Amino acid sequence: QPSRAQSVAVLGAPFSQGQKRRGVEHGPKVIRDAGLIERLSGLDYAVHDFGDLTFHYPEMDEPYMNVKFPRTVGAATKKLSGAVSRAVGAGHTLVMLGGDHSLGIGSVAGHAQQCPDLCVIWVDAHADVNTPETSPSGNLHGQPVAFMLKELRDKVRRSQVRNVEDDSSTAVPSQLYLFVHVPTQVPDLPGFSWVKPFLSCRDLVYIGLRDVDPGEYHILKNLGIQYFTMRDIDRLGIQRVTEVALDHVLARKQRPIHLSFDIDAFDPSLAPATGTPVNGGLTYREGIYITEEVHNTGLLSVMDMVEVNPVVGSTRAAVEATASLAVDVIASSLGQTREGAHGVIDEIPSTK
Ligand code: EXY
Ligand code: MN
Ligand code: MN
Ligand code: MN
Repeated sequence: QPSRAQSVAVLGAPFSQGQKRRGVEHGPKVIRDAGLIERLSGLDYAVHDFGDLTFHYPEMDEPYMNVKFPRTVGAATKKLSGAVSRAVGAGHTLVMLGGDHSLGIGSVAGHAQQCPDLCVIWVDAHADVNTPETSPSGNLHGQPVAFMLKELRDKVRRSQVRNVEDDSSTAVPSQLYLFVHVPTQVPDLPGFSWVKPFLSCRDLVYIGLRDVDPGEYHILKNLGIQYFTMRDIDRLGIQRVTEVALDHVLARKQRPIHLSFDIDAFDPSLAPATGTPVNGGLTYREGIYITEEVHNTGLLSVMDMVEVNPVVGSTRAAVEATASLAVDVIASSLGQTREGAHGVIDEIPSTK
């Protein structure tokens, strides 16, 4: 049986200013109401519910460039990063309940403070790697990964190296280095001075993508980020995709995993209560398979469960189904299996 953390902490982050729809700030409540704490206790963890963070809202928060609520998101993610860092430092495996996915900036940054060699598995319909310049919406929940990546914060990046050694038609040095300013750099936003990029592209992998903006595609391709779209899952199957994804981040060394799980990775038929649903998402079994495999590594350190929005769900049943799915995903990430528990039983009990 894979090693299991003794202690799981749950932290709610009722926050929604990374996007424009109200309701996602109630995510922590509906996920708790769906029985999260009881489920985790049933897995034999000592569960510490740290409750919900309270956020402070600046009176004025004018857009910067196209970006909405930069100071609000900057302050909230800063606060979250401190709380995540303290929980991980105290030895807990942490479950962060959003809230919208802009919270990922704070969650992963706080985790990285304690575990600088962590890797990130981002399960999402979206790549969330727009920069303030490429973002079509200005919503920060579509941008969190951009703030993490070291490769997007260098002012000038060596984007092309041409070896022209054997090219007799040009009278240039044998190595021509072309330094090009890439328009997809992350500028300094008000409220974000605390965020220092900490993640390298090769320590990140995506699963579930199916709605990627042009600027994001450019970044994914240009930086050589490993990602698996729904089409890849159609072609290769979830077993192979998960194996290659985990291998990508773990092959070089075993390191703590940050699993950032956006509920909109699932098909909207399973997770209707979310703000930016996209057709053709993960099946229940695909989502659970990913999280079972993450658990089996024994390396899960922090997970986010984000974008559950009870105001978007058209019926109470739709909201409850989405929240219950979120609980299943969290429980599975933490060792709930489909093959039964492995409790210590010496012999099959007789009925006498
Ligand atoms: N790519 C779109 C944008 O940047 O506005 C949509 C982003 C949705 C983000 C959701 C949380 O994953
Ligand atoms: Mn997301
Ligand atoms: Mn998403
Ligand atoms: Mn789009």
